[in-house]
Amino acid sequence: MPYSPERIPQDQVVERLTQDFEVASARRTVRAFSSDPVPQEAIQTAIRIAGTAPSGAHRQPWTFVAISDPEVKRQIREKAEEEEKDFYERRAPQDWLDALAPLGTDFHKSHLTDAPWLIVVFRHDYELGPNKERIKNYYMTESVGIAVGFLIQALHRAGLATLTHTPAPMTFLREICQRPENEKPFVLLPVGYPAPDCHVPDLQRKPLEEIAVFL
Ligand code: IYR
Repeated sequence: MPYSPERIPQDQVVERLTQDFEVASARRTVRAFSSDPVPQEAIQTAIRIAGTAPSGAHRQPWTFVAISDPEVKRQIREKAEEEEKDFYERRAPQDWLDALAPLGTDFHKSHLTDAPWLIVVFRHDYELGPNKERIKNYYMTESVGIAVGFLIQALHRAGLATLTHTPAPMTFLREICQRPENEKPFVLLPVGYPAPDCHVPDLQRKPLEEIAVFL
């Protein structure tokens, strides 16, 4: 079918992107959330935006489980802290701990119960057909990664903060969220307003010259 999106004149393209860069640039990952409520419709709309991401063979291999139930959040925190305690105290090699030191992370995950919403994103490694047969998906990791990027940016543009949290291993999330065997937990995103006393590490982003090459 024909496709003719709004055509932005060339002289406005740079201006628009520069404004968008300013917005994107102000985003920071936060670890301290306010428990102020965020309406379910906001989360629904952000997920609809995530669902517009391109995907391999348009299979849309993702499920977003949005959790506000305090009891489910408590269960997730309990399990995540169990895994993370083992990570920080046993499994993590020293170089990894050194890399995390400037971020000030540890096994305490209060954001998992403070934030009004947790969004658990699942990647469909395959689909289950009507007779439970496996139907292949393509580029699942890339597809879900792009969708999560859309989600994080959409929430940021609405004034909501996220933490890209990947407790390892994340298998407990499938059980708590009651997802089928073809879905693998991909990322856990606490979503909400930053806490009033929220601080973030003083980090710099690489400048264009370090991340881009023009040929
Ligand atoms: N999953 C752990 C460790 C961790 C790993 C990376 I890479 C980070 O950027 C931050 C944390 C945790 O959530 O604490």
